[in-house]
Parts: sequence; structure tokens; C-alpha cells
Amino acid sequence: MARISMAEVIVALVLSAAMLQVTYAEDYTVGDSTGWVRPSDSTFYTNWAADKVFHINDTLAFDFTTGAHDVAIVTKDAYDSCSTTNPTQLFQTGPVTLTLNSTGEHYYICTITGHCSAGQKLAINVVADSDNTTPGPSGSTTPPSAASSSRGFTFAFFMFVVIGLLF
Ligand SMILES: [Cu+2]
Repeated sequence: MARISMAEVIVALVLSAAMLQVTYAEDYTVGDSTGWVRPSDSTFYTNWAADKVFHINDTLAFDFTTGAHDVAIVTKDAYDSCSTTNPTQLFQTGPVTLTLNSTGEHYYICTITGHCSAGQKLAINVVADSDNTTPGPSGSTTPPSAASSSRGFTFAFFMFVVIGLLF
């Protein structure tokens, strides 16, 4: 066996994992430069999310002025009906950045009267890192294959480092 200590292996693993993290996580600003507002077009946030694939550890930044808006994490029913009673979580100080740490459907609304029904609501689906679901064709400028191969390359490099250290 090579004279590599367990500590060195662990350091290499941590560094590799940190690199994977950088490769994987994307930081989204909801609505981009528009931010989190009552939109003039009720489909604005639906359209914003339509061409994106959200992964575990991606972040969502809701950019809003404290007091003017808020962010409530809600159920699908509450999202559909714009019900503001008993949200799962409520963030009233803006801006707020949330890390996506579970897969599946996630629903967000603003609880200020009239805002959700005007379209200040966001529904997204979060997939696992290994799920290379491709974005929809509309408005996508980056070919999905490029992102997938980048992830594959990073993983290959990670395995190369681990194997190189062990033998
Ligand atoms: Cu609002």
C-alpha cells in the first residue's frame, strides 16, 4: 500500500466533495432582475420557472422589500387557492435565500392581500443531483447535454482522485 495516511485521504475526499458542491449548486434569483413582486402578468413566475431544472442544494433568492411582500412556503392546495392561513413557513424579512434540501414539488406564495391571486406565486419541482432531467425547450440557451457531461466529467475526476490515493 502507498504511504498515504487516512487523514490525507479524508482531506482529499472533503476537497473533492467541495468541488462537486461548486459544480452542482446553482443560485437562482426568483424573477431575476424583477425580483419577488406582485407581477403585472399573472403567469410571470410560472414562465420564469418553466425552463429551469432545480436540484438539491440549489438556492432560491427572493428579493423583496421587508413589509411590501413576504415568502410563505405552502401546500399545493394553498398555492392553488392562494390560502394564506397556516403556511408551512413564513419569511417576512427580505431578501431571503432558501436552500432546496428536499426533492419534489415546492410551493411559495406572497401572503399580502391580493398578491398571490395576481400571480406572486411560484411552484417548482426539485430533482436529485443524479437526475439529469433536461429543461424544457423554451428559452433555454444552454444545451442540456453540456451540463450533463460537465457533471459526468467532475464525477470521473473525483473517482480518479480517490482511486489514485488508495493505490
Ligand atoms: Cu407580495
